[in-house]
Amino acid sequence: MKIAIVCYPTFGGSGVVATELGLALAERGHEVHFITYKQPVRLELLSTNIHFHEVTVPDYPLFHYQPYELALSSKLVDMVKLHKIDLLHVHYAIPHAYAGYMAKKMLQAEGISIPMVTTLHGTDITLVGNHPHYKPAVTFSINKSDVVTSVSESLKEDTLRLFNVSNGIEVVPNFIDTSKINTAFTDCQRDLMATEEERIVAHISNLRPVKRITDVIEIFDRIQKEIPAKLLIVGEGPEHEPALQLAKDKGIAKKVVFLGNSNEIDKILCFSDLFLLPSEKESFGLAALEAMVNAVPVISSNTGGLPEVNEDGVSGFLSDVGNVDEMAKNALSILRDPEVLQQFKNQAKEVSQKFDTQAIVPMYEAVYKKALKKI
Ligand code: GMT
Repeated sequence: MKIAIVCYPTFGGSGVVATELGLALAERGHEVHFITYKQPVRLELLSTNIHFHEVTVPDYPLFHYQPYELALSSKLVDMVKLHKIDLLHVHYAIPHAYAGYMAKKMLQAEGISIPMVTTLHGTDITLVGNHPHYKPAVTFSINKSDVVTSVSESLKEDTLRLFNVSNGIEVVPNFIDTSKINTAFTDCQRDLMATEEERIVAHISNLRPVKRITDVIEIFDRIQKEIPAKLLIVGEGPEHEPALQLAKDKGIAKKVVFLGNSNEIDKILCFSDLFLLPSEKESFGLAALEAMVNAVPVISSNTGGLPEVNEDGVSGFLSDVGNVDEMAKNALSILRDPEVLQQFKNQAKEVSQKFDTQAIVPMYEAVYKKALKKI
């Protein structure tokens, strides 16, 4: 099949999932065309089966806002015609589903029928998409998609609750290539980051308010009062400063290391003992799954799709949003005893296996077949 994938190319779960999906589909013999404004961060190699087409938006001074949707839908039309693409798969409803639908209609006017699959990722529904300024357009594009998927049961429920959806929604969970993690990385340089006695606690995100980074600091503060520990924060975003300030106010700034954005999170997770994800909202929590596959147990909130990923008492623990005392208590119950830590590490890895690429990608292929039948 020839598939066009539209996604955000930056650091962030939806772009990562879209890129990994494209790579997995290419490995399974499909021809994949990424269509976005920059080469996706995790897309390192192009090949006969993997193509990237850049959407450029000419900067015209008359416009206060440059019309990206217009440039994207025009690029989709051109690429579908040039490469004889069979199907559009758009990740993140805003504005991709909207632009995809416009492309579909333009192609239809030229006698070309192409189905569109829309994958909802979370904030396109629970935060941004739900805003009254966007809601009519998001509802319209969901209802006009040939097949809609969501990354968790929880996100499906949120979508049905928040939008007037006439379409069915299929749940296709996020996934990870567990084999890559098992074999790819061997030189884990733990000693660069901490001493032998210190436990390494990690957090990876785009440091936006929804991730509650100050809770990460609060939890870590309680941990480091009891045992020697270091906190590694990976990612960049607006909560960097408030988190740094809180760490300074608590006198623990030396124990908190901000590493910025990284393409090599496996190298950080391989020596991490615990992962913190106390988010306000999380449709799935791909970062938690990435930690688990690297045998890092997860202390998270119980919001959204997190309970579908992090099994309470098995791969880590779940608590109510903001309950930093309980999160710290649970963290210490794992970190204090090396045997308990090892047990949770094994269990975290075990739970992650059910989200392996080999199990989930065929679900997308089945979705594509269903979408093709609709045109
Ligand atoms: O919140 C993020 O980290 C970025 C955001 C995105 O749109 O890229 O992530 C969303 O999609 C991910 C992939 O499906 C999910 O794992 C995240 O849980 C989801 N984020 C939220 O729901 C807040």
